[in-house]
Amino acid sequence: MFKQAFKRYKIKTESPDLQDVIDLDQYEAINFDSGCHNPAIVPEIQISPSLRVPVGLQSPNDWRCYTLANHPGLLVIRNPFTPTGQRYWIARSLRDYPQAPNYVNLDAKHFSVNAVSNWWGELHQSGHKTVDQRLKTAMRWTTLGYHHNWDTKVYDEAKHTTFPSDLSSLCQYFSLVLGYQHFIPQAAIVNYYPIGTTLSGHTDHSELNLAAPLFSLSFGQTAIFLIGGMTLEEQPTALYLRSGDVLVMSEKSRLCYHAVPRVMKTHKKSWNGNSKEMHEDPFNTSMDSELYDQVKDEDFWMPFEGYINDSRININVRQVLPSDVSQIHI
Ligand SMILES: O=C(O)CCC(=O)C(=O)O
Repeated sequence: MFKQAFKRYKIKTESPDLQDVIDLDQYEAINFDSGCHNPAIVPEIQISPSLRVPVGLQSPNDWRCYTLANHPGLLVIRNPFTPTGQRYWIARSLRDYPQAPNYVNLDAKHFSVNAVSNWWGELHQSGHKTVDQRLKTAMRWTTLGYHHNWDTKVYDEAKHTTFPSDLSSLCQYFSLVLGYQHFIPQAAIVNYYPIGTTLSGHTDHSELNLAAPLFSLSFGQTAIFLIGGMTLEEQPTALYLRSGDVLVMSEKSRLCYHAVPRVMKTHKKSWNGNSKEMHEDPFNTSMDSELYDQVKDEDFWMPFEGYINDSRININVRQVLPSDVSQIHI
């Protein structure tokens, strides 16, 4: 069932049949203000006034949240980011996160040592007017924190680098607002999807802590996301994930099959718009304040726009260890 659905949406035609894909914008959302929520997912939403909204996010009172009746534990927040917030995370994912010592899929057999250690820098060497298309589309993932080993599917204490503090604070904020008190971001996979690329059906089960939620942030072009059941025999649901969406997989949906069979051009570039800043003095945070200012400048932003115009980025954040454990024991 899952594989058939994947093939149906992956099909290389300009106009596939998309009538079954759920467009959350067509439905009324659960608004935190209304006090109306799905008890299976969000046991107690408490937006504590002492919890300062991070720079680049809208107030949680304005977030639109959705759950799916047949996928308990799955939650989508449609619009938590401001346009500048989206630009910031796009720029971090392109310029900074793929740099050594983080791991990337590019290898020194096919690319220069510089490209492997600083892909974005290599792609935009000063003086080069056009980017190397092969190098641009070859980047498919980088890992942060605990680096997932794709072959053995285990995390290894020896393959561990510092998790970016800005991404950690962001995900901790999401988790606190949603009522998960003890989420510790420890590993992330940043997935890069030039239009035409896909991610086939899989479950995320390598983490030692499978009770913790998984946070999945989407930026750029629109994805069709498939969420199924615990086996490939169950019929999946297809929904659109758009730029700025945050998908949370928790409880029953944490170990369900999921995939991205299609990335398609968006009509609405929500990263280009006016940001209403919530903070007059934003920079008492772990974010890179210089970058946050720079992405508002259209000249600085231009190369990032060049990438995101035909690609999607997904930042997938997990807790690896049980909360009372500080490292992987061998
Ligand atoms: O791109 C996405 O939305 C999903 C990524 C994913 O499933 C993964 O990294 O395991």
